[in-house]
Amino acid sequence: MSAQTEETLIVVKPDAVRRGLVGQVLGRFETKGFAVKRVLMITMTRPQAEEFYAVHKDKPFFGELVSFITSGPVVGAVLAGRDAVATVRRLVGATKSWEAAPGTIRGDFGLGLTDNVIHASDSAESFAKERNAFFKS
Ligand code: FUP
Repeated sequence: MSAQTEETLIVVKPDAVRRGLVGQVLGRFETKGFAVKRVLMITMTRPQAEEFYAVHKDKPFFGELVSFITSGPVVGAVLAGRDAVATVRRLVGATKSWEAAPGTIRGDFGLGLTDNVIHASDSAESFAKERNAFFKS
């Protein structure tokens, strides 16, 4: 059975934007074959970040997450392709960048946890909510 074409959202985080990695990160997905459907650079407001990360609102690291994601410009992109949610997460790699496998984006571009280069939606439901929060502006 061939996997369905679907969409997902990635957000290039402030650490990666500051380091000039936007083109290289988006290029990974283009090289893999994903279509870039939409791109926007914004600096999230606190309310927008709290909505974007709502699923983590009870976690001990929520405050740190919101402070970090609002600390500078980020670049969000909607990507379309086969089994996009799961495939993009495999390309992104493990949450702890220092443990992420070489060849993954986090494995190749960073060492951080909160500042782990990139966010990617973890389900179709998360994508719908995160896309709405991100593109509100
Ligand atoms: P991921 O889906 O790989 O981005 O990771 P999680 O959903 O587990 O975590 C969400 C965000 O919180 C990530 F950016 C990493 C960050 N985080 C922390 O800052 N501290 C922690 O202890 C755990 C996660």
